[in-house]
Amino acid sequence: MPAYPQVKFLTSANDLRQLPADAGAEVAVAGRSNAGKSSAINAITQRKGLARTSKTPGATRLINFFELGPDRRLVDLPGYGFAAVSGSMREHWGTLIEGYFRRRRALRGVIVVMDVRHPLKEHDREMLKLARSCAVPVHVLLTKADKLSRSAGASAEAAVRRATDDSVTVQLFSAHAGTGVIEARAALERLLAASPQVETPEKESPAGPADPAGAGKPGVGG
Ligand SMILES: Nc1nc2c(ncn2[C@@H]2O[C@H](COP(=O)(O)OP(=O)(O)OP(=O)(O)O)[C@@H](O)[C@H]2O)c(=O)[nH]1
Ligand SMILES: [Mg+2]
Repeated sequence: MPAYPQVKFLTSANDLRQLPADAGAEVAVAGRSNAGKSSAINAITQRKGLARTSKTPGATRLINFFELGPDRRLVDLPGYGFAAVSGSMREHWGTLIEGYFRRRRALRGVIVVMDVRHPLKEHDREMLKLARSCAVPVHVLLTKADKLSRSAGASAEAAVRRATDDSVTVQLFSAHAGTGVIEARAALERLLAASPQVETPEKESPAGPADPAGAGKPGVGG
């Protein structure tokens, strides 16, 4: 019996106005370009071709929404830190992801995917900071664990634990070898089931793109 028998692609967004209705619960998957986000989504949902994967970094350029079941979504974010895109493109991605984090009420958590061989790069640290400032819980997947020995993987995992907040959960993962898939699915379920985040002062501050009254909130009803 598959974990998500009804899973399907829902929609893509290149702009905050294109997000699906902000209802129910969703968990986003973020990480550097080519880290293995789309592969992780396919492994967790047990659907090989659901999210598009590629050897070429930058395969996922839009925010892709997958419906796990009624009012439950998994969200494939475009990878960050892809050097080959133009500065204005990078800026667009940053604005899009930050706007999504700051405004999205359905967002219950973020799975941050990092290559176990190169964890906690600058952009990863920025993502962890953004999640913290928006009070979005974080689960870290240290993926491509099949590329390291067991002991090297374990020490990488311990190092990331030491370097992150106690609230951040961390695990080894491999989409190719199937390592940690059950644990990752349990983390996804835990995040989806968590009660909605409280509005933080940062979330309402004029420094963020969200307007305080939420009057201009995009995405509801397309
Ligand atoms: N060895 C190994 N390779 C992996 C694993 N997961 C993904 N890859 C490979 O890493 C490359 C990138 O995988 P994707 O899942 O497309 O990565 P992504 O993070 O979605 O990439 P973008 O959409 O470009 O940001 C592909 O060649 C995958 O086959 C893994 O667990 N082990
Ligand atoms: Mg991808």
